[in-house]
Amino acid sequence: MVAPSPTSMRVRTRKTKAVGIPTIDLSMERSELSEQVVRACEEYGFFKVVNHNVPREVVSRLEEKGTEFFSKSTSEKTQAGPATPFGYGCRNIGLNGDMGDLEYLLLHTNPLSFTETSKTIANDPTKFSCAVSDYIEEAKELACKILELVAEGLWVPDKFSLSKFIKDVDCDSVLRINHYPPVNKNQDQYEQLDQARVGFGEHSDPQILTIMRSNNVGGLQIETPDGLWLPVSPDPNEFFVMVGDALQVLTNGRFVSVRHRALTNAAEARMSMMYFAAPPLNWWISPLPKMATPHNPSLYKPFTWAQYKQAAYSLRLGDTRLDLFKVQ
Ligand code: GA4
Repeated sequence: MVAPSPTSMRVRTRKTKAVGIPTIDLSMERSELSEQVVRACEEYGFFKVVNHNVPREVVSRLEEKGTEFFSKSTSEKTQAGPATPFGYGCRNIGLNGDMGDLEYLLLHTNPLSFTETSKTIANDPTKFSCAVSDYIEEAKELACKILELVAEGLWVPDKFSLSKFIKDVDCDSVLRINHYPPVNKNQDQYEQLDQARVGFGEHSDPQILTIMRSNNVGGLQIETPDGLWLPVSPDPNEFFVMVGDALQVLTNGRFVSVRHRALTNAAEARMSMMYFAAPPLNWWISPLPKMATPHNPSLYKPFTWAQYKQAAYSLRLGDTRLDLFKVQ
């Protein structure tokens, strides 16, 4: 039996400090760039990218569509749900009782799928799916560029050996738009207690790479290797990159997927958009040949993305699901 988590978990926020999230300038010279990307993936599994070349207009169009949707009435929004697997979700996360103080849209990045889902979401589904499609294309390109830099920085012979996982037409990548409504007056009492509500509980992302962008409202925190929760200053013009579980396996544990969470301690609504880059369901995931050697054998049993997803959905949000695939 899986115990449901409390609707509004609260966490102490005092033991956090605002230091050191790596910022990577993508316009930098390539060999220096690939080194920096690898270092950030090793140290934090998380970094910010600037000079990414994603047109602002593509981002603002999706943000506009998100804002439009979340400002609809509850009954209208509910018609686009539940998000099992795709559409509108509210408070429920996954299938095993996890809850958060948020509402969201989950879309598969396959055009046939999101075009269909758009019909229940928007008054003008064509415009909505066009905004989604343009955003996905940019996020995918950015994710591929980063994975190619990673391959170069790791001296893997084939520069495309990681990006090919997320380029295939059948890839299982997902787009998520999270909306954390502003907290009500009662929040004050929690702030006095130095506590905040958990909008989305701590977890790592199962996929290869996550490209995240939010409006100018804070709330995201990442866990540092020494176990501190580090608040991430929002930056609506830039993107944040997270290492997911599958990339941890592909690099044989050299990179570690970053645990993160979102708090709703703001007076304004926070909206974030995440592109979760994943391979096709039937693709096998195991360390790249260069990353596992007789002296450094694979830490994980091989699995398909479908098997890993199934494991993720059978567990709770905060579980370390990679443990199930560790070589004993
Ligand atoms: C975390 C990353 C993505 O948001 C997501 C989430 C998914 C969901 O919300 O349905 C999961 C979560 C995420 C990991 C464990 C399982 C699955 C909720 C949950 C409890 C869409 C994903 O792919 O995995």
